[in-house]
Amino acid sequence: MKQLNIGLVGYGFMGRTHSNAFLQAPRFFDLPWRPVLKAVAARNEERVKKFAENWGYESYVTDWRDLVNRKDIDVIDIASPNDTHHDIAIAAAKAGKMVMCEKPLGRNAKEALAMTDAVEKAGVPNTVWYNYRRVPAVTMIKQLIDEKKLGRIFHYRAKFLQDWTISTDLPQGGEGLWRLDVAVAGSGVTGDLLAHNIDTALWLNGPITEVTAMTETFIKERKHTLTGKVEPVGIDDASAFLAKFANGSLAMFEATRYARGHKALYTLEINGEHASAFWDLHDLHRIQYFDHKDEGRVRGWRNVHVTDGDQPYMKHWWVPGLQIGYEHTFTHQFADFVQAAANGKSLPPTFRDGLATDHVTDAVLKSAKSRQWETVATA
Ligand code: SOE
Repeated sequence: MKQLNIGLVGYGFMGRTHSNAFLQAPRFFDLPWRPVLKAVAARNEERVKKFAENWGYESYVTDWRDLVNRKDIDVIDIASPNDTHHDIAIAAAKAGKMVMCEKPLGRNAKEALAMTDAVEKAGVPNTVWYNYRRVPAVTMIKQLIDEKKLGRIFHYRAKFLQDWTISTDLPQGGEGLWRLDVAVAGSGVTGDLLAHNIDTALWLNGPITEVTAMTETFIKERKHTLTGKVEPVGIDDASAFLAKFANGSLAMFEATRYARGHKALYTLEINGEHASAFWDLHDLHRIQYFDHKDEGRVRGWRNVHVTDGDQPYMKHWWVPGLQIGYEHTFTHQFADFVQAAANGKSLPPTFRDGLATDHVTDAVLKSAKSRQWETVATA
């Protein structure tokens, strides 16, 4: 069987989720290629060595440039901070490698466009790790929409709430806290959390045409881990926007890292003329589903436990009723990527899909500044 030699960049939270997926996917899915954890790149030698040993990478390097040009690597997986995505993806594409990239694709649509052009010009299979599309319950909502069970869509509602940056003592920048440093992250919750909400929304409900937004930075200065100085905070701590979809439906989106008590509350709801569906990441294996076509006397919200073999992805796992979790979404995406790549194809969300999300987040940030409705560019 042909090997798929993987070169991973980054050993943080996402480096772990992806490595776990590379190891699990061939055990649970029938893959056309055998994934091989060939090498990992990260700057801190002691830590990258330990990471390589822990996850079973054959080798490690301390500069990603040494990875992208290696002949024994087929796919470059970018799991490093946002400010590195652009250069690594373009170099990898130029070297003819397939590319998988963490979200958001670029720090802004300009970066994402250059990355998209690069992979498309090189003709290399690509994907962006918007993993929540592959929660079985979310994939099932997509199936129900595609089967026209919801009918014409009127409303879309999504939020992503966290509370881990409320402390004024929390510094910005450096490992683990680069999400608070605008130079590295590109934006705050708009690119980090709303981007997830937007990717799923575009997938489920089609293009967003215009937005009107507000953002706020609650803590204006934080000590920078790398400089040791107190510096202005450039990220948005909270972001909310109204949107119009090309299909005529209306939407509300909200994300924050200041919602005390909420750790990763991603919820979405979609209301159609026949049916509505609701999903909550904290209860990720269930969908709440209301179908107006049910007989009136017993009509009501159904609580569907998405764990059965005829529900998306579940036949690959345990037995009906036994649920799976967060890490499986990455395994699903990687398994789907290998299938697509073996057929010479990219896997949605492709870089072009990632660009579409960056166009929306750019428009959100622009609208928050202009206080006007802003048109979303097409990818
Ligand atoms: C932020 O806290 C974060 O880790 C995001 O960066 C991830 O994309 C999201 O899935 C969970 O929250």
